[in-house]
Amino acid sequence: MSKEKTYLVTGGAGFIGSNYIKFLFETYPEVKVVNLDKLTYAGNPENLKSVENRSGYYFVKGDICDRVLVADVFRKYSPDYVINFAAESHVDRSIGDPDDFIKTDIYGVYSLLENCRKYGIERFVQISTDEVYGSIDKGSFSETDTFNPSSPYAASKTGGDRLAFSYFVTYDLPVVITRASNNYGPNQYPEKLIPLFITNAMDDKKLPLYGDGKNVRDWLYVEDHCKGVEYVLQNGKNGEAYNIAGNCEKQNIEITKKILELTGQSDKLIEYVKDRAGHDRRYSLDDSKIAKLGWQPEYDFEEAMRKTVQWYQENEEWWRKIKSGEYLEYYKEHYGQDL
Ligand code: NAD
Ligand code: TDX
Repeated sequence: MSKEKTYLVTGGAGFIGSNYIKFLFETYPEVKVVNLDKLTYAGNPENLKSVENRSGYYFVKGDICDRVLVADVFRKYSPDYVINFAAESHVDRSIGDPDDFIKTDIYGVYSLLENCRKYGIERFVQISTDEVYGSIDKGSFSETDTFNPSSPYAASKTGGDRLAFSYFVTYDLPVVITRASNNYGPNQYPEKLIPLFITNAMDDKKLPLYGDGKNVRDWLYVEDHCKGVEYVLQNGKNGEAYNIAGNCEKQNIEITKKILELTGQSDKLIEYVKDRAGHDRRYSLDDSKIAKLGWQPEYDFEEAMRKTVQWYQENEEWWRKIKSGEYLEYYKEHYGQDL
């Protein structure tokens, strides 16, 4: 049914967005996908090398906050679906400088919603996050629980999440919201825990573990997340939010030891460092709502971690370019400006 649809994927050059676009083409070979991405430090056209020349793929370099540019995209491509992955996504950066987070993660969502309202769409999916609920010591959050975001990132994402909901309530816009757990897999920018630690371990560098290393995250393999987003897009109910969990809670020290084991390194690389400010202790999602809808994650943690480590081992060029700063030079050459 979806093969003739046009998807506007924002933030499609980033980690999850690029995996989602590749998943769409594998699932619906005839689909049209417009990728609107600003190409911040986290957006990387190399993530989409395998699809960039195929028919049905269109790339627009631009900022979702630019309402005029977004309007042009709507007029030119008339998307049926809008899936908003575009965001500033790294908690530590939001602690250092929240400015871009407020712009993209709140105003950017508003700009997209206004254009959806004006031009009409079949579905708007706001990719939110488990971080909107904040930390929980015991039990798991369900979709109706109170928001308690801790970082400027999480607070901005909560703003975007609620703005999207308000456009359903006020303007009857067909909005669905997804809130996923921590993702891992290919093409994740090596600032996040798993790719940072894998690539450091491969280079015999220290693995900087925050605080006591016992903070808990629920881990979701990116391919499962992409399928979950698509499932909600096709089967979710307007105005509803859906948690997408991995059902795989681990302390950071457990993740670290698994990475050391898979890269053949020793515990000596672990370095306990100063804790992150406002560091949430534990995230946990109750995913019974999406399970009732008929979706559940398929990957087993051991298998998905092995695949992930193997991807970074086989794609050294991809992450070395980023870590060495060489990607910045490539960017300047291709786009005539500094990143
Ligand atoms: P990412 O940082 O890897 O990618 C973000 C992408 O958005 C990049 O391509 C970037 O260039 C683009 N972008 C940023 N600002 C933009 C703007 N103003 N206009 C257009 N494009 C812009 O992020 P990710 O990890 O792939 O996360 C994608 C989405 O999923 C985000 O909304 C994030 O909040 C959410 N999420 C992520 C996780 C996770 O574990 N990574 C978990 C739950 C939810
Ligand atoms: O160097 C590190 N050392 C460390 O101990 C880094 C980068 C992280 N950590 C800890 C902090 C967290 O407890 O590891 C855990 C995971 O950290 P991140 O990879 O930065 O992810 P997190 O802060 O949990 O947020 C992620 O999941 C929710 C994504 O970055 C968000 O975009 C998503 O919304």
